[in-house]
Amino acid sequence: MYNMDKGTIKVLIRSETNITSMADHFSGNSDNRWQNYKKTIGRIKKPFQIIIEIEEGSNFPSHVAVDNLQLKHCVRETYIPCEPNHFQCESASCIDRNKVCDIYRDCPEGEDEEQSCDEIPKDARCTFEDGMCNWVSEKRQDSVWTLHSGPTPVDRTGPTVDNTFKNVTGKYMWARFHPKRTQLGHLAVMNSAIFEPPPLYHYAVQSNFYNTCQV
Ligand SMILES: [Ca+2]
Ligand SMILES: [Ca+2]
Repeated sequence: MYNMDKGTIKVLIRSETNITSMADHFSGNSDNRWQNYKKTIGRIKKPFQIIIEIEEGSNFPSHVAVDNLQLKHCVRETYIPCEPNHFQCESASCIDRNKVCDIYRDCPEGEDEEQSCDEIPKDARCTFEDGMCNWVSEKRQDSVWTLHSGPTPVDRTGPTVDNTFKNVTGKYMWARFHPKRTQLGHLAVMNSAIFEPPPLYHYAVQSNFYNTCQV
């Protein structure tokens, strides 16, 4: 780019229905040298065009050059069936069945967390982001479980981040003992909702209920 300090570059995506969306928008410069530019445009399921739109700088002459343009990672992967104890993601990759409905997104599109997860008993999965999922702290004089996020207020008593998002906004349950009343052997107890017994065939790999009650 040259004399493009006040110019702008837009990268747009136009779909087959003529709807255009902005993929990127950035200011120009006057570096007058080749630079690498990368932009992830994500997975687009219908035919599309990429449009590069330049708005010239206020000085004359402005110029922008483009070369070695590549769309990368766009080739559909060769379909290879998964092993029997693996789950097929839509992207054709395979993940271990144990990773289906385990809260974490393991498939690129996260479908392992949608696939038959509603078969799991209500409240059997809980990230504690939307409450306690009917887990209840037992009333005790010297201890209590509380819903918490970020570092615990007492030094050396708990994690600094939750285990779902790994950041200070994520919530988790924290067992807190009364600092003056605690004695060795005292308990902080949290009770779940009552779950119906799982189907007897939940351990069969081919069943939709496979591993559904693994905690
Ligand atoms: Ca998962
Ligand atoms: Ca959490």
